[in-house]
Amino acid sequence: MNVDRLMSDLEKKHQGEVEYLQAVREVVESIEEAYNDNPQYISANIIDRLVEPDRVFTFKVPWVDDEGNVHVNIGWRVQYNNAIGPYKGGIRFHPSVNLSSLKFLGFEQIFKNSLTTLPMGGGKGGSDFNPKGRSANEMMRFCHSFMLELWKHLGPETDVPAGDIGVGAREVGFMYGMYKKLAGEHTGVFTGKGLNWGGSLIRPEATGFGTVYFAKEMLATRGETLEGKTVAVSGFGNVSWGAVRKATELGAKVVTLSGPDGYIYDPEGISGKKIDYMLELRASNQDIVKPFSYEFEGIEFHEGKRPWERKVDIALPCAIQNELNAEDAKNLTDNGCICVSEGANMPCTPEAVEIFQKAGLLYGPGKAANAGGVATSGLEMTQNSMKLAWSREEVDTKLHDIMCNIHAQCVKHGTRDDGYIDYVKGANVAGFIKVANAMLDMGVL
Ligand code: NDP
Ligand code: 2IT
Repeated sequence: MNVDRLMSDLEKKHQGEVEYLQAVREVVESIEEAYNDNPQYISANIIDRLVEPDRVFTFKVPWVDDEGNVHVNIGWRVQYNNAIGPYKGGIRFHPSVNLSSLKFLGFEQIFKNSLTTLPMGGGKGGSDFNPKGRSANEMMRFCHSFMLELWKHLGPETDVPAGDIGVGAREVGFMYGMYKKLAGEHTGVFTGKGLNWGGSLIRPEATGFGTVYFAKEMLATRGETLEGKTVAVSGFGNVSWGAVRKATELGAKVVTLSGPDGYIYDPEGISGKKIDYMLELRASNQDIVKPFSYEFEGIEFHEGKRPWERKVDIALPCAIQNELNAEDAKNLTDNGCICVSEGANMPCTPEAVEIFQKAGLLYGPGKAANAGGVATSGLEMTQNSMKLAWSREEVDTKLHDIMCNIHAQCVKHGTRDDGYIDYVKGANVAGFIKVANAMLDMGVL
């Protein structure tokens, strides 16, 4: 593999697909050595077969709002790679969604799912629909319309979606309900389901919990813990909520949350009722984090700013891709931050990652650090297949073990001669090898 040649071919073929090209470059740069050391990968041309999705479905999603106006959005499902298991990955509803962002997410998902040790391939889907300000009835109509087209491509052994930005338990309910009606069967075709109809305990908090478990493992390599540490979290959605809960439980103080409108700073630490309020605010589809500052005393709101300007020990970006740039990374490192664990997918720009790694920070990339969400989806699929439900403790213990295992895989494949652990390389190489070897076993497909 020649990275420059590969990337320039892809840039020509997929012009303007910025996020997709960014995600591919990060992976191929870090697996180049492992790839070129194995003549079997080269002769089977694994890399050219891996960077293109198996297929992409694009469809129209017409729906009617509460005033009777008819709207049309675009829906996509990217089925990327199913070498090690059925396509698996979330559905995102956000105005920024396009083919490039879904290809980036689906590509990342291949390696993330491989790292979980569970049998799941990679996929992603979504729509450019904006849930902001939409009523529950509008959400239902949109989700039903989305599924009218998508359902025929799904199946418990074929393709199993879940939530992502803008898609939580309520939306999964609407989509699953329509799938069930059309397919005429009640199967584990979605994860993140409600507890009464096949969902798993711990799935809602799993991504955030996993991100903190991963940070805990990284800190342990330097004899550190979360106890007494100050933490900046971004976003105020599902992943942020889980991260704040677990970080607080492990003795850290979370001082920020953020939204597209700015960030809030709470010198006392976000705990107790403030954590519950995150759910309330998120469910209101308001799109802003500011209301925290008038709901609770002593919380400051900083309009148009990002939390990374604060002096913290640990940063947990949990909102959206490319939300932490080089300037933010410099602020964090200059202010003594020692650890960054990504709850979101690709929240740090490549320039930011370079700054973290050069400064010797513990930096856990999303495909390792946020794999707890999809890992627990895998555990939900297992429970559905067995027609059994595990206890909260059982699921949490398994999640914790999986995060420790992912950390160990990163250490194995990412430790440099000077002892620094390059978690990006470790995660990419470990995730890649399993998928590539499965592809070799099956011939050219
Ligand atoms: P949610 O929709 O629940 O939350 C996303 C949060 O980020 C919202 O609070 C959103 O606010 C906020 N946000 C959006 N844009 C910005 C911005 N520019 N600056 C600051 N905040 C912003 O999604 P999730 O919590 O599920 O997902 C968050 C991230 O975690 C995504 O990158 C997702 O891919 C990733 N992830 C999610 C997993 C899951 O299981 N849900 C698993 C693994 C990763 P608003 O909606 O008001 O715009
Ligand atoms: O990015 C992700 O890993 C998710 N949104 C979760 C995917 C899943 O299938 O649980």
